[in-house]
Amino acid sequence: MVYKREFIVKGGCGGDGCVSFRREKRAPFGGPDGGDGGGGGNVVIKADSNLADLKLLGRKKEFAAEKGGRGESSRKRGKKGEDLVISVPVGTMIFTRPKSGQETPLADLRTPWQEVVAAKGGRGGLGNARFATSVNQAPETAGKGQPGEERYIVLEVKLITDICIIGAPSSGKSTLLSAISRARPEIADYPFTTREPILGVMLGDKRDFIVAEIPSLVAGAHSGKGLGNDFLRHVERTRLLIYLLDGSSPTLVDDLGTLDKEIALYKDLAHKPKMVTVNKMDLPAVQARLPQIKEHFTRLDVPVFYISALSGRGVLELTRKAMEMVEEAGPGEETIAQSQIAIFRPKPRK
Ligand SMILES: Nc1nc2c(ncn2[C@@H]2O[C@H](COP(=O)(O)OP(=O)(O)OP(=O)(O)O)[C@@H](O)[C@H]2O)c(=O)[nH]1
Ligand SMILES: [Mg+2]
Repeated sequence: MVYKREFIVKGGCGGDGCVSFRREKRAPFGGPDGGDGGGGGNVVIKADSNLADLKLLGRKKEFAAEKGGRGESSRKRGKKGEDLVISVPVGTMIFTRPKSGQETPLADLRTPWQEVVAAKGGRGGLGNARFATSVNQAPETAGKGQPGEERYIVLEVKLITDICIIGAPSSGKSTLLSAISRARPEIADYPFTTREPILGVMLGDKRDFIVAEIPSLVAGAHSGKGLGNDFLRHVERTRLLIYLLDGSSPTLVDDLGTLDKEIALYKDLAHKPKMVTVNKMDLPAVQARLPQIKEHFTRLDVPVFYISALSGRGVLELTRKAMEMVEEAGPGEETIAQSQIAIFRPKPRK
């Protein structure tokens, strides 16, 4: 998974203006009619809710939009250069890094299809038709197209989701995600089946909810055990955490402590709404332990659910409560301060 990338973006150069004179049978000295050059294309960065990382961008070091076309005779304007659109996941933060000086935030793409112009295309040059005056009725000059903007861009992804499911290996995260959304992650009884975050959409009455399965967390993840804890970056901007526990685990209570500890070692997320879910309640052995399990968890001050992701039992109640908690949480995710985001203003003319 690729969550960071740096590259140069270049707006397309504007097309040159044209020098041309009208030459017709009835108007042999018809005056200048050279058209303006077309504007260069912009480089646009756009949030796509189908993406979970930046790997589609490859290792390319430079993204350039198309040049504008040259102006033509008969005052025909040159073709506008095509914009170049770079697709990134929702939750991509964009910074610019000047040659000297500090990195500054440019945008935080928080909603699907939100976009920002990362480099503007240059303006097209004026055609000679524009230079005609009463003193110079046959100007031989036309403007040159201006170069496009050029910037050094740094992207960092912190996915924005409503709900993140975290848990130990094989606790049933993928099974739960497929029960509540149309995502179809691989499900298997060996650990670390899911190696990258998987996104799913859960349909609500009023709106849809983005749910992510985060790859397994094990004790020591902060020091690189298992798949490490790099994936926790995505937990930072979620609105609700579901701790999914394997009901058949002999160390059920400690499993919750492990998850909590690994998260605390990553970042202080104490304020984030959480719920605990004990899975695999369809297994007779787990059913038999239920009173014992409940005794441990009634002391928690977060909602606790007992479900079977496999049979679907208890899943509806769980999702109802989850949606309710997300709505209550409001948009409290960590973000780049709005005031820091640069706003594009046209440069003053020289
Ligand atoms: N009996 C029972 N088995 C379940 C339940 N949920 C998941 N399983 C099984 O547990 C195993 C692991 O399920 P996954 O959904 O792949 O678990 P995971 O947490 O995504 O695992 P990783 O991605 O490897 O961390 C599979 O064999 C599932 O069939 C459940 O509610 N009941
Ligand atoms: Mg999985």
